[in-house]
Amino acid sequence: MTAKSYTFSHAICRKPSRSITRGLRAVDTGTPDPALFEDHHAAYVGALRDTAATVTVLDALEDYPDAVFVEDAALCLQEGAVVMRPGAPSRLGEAAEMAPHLEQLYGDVVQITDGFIEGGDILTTEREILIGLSARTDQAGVADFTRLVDRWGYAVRVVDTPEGVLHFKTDCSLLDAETILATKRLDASGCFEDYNVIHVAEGEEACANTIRFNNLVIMPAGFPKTRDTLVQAGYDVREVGNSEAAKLDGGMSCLSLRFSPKA
Ligand code: CIR
Repeated sequence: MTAKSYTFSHAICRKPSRSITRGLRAVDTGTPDPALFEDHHAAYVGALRDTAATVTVLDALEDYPDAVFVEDAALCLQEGAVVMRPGAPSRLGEAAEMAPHLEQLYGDVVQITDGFIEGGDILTTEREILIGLSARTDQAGVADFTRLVDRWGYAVRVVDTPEGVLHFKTDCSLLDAETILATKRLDASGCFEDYNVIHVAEGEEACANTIRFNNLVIMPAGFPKTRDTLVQAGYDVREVGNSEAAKLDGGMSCLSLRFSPKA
């Protein structure tokens, strides 16, 4: 049987804008270089396409410096798409920019209208949807999301994002139907008790945001211990430069919406 949680026919990305230099960041570790960001982004899109997926790359949005991080504006499931309500005020308008693109692909597109919720806080596994409460995602947003996806039969489990961590998925990724890559600090919360967990290496916490996309595990370059662990575990690993997105707290999942709309 095909695993719907990591088998995808499509992805949507958005070109980084020149305004990316003004993107949000928790700590200022330097301004991202737009040209290098573009190179990394092209390599990322190339990796997605190497799995034979159809990848749509939308135009940059200069008015939204963080719009390259498309994951936060929507969640795509097989049955339909949910347009989010980002908790960062400067990112709220990104959701309305994404909606028309989803409407071209899906018969069913629904919108969060209550509270706040960002896609980076949502991990879809084979059997459930985990949502981490965070500074960007609140109880009202989660309740609205739960109500909306109930029509498609999804079970939602609410968990906590560690203090000071931007999104739930900043600290974890799905590797296959039963296996999660996670930081020790997130795993310690007990939220993955029913899964196999592979820990990112000590000091390599910044690579926990990785994606399983068809046959590939796409991870940020520069985390050799975790990469070796994943290779030894049998995953087909592709490394992509992420130094510029990392300055804005972005990783591999943030850069795409991944989906297979039901025919
Ligand atoms: C932000 O703070 O919203 C962006 N600079 C980074 C968003 C990363 N998105 C994600 O992890 N899903």
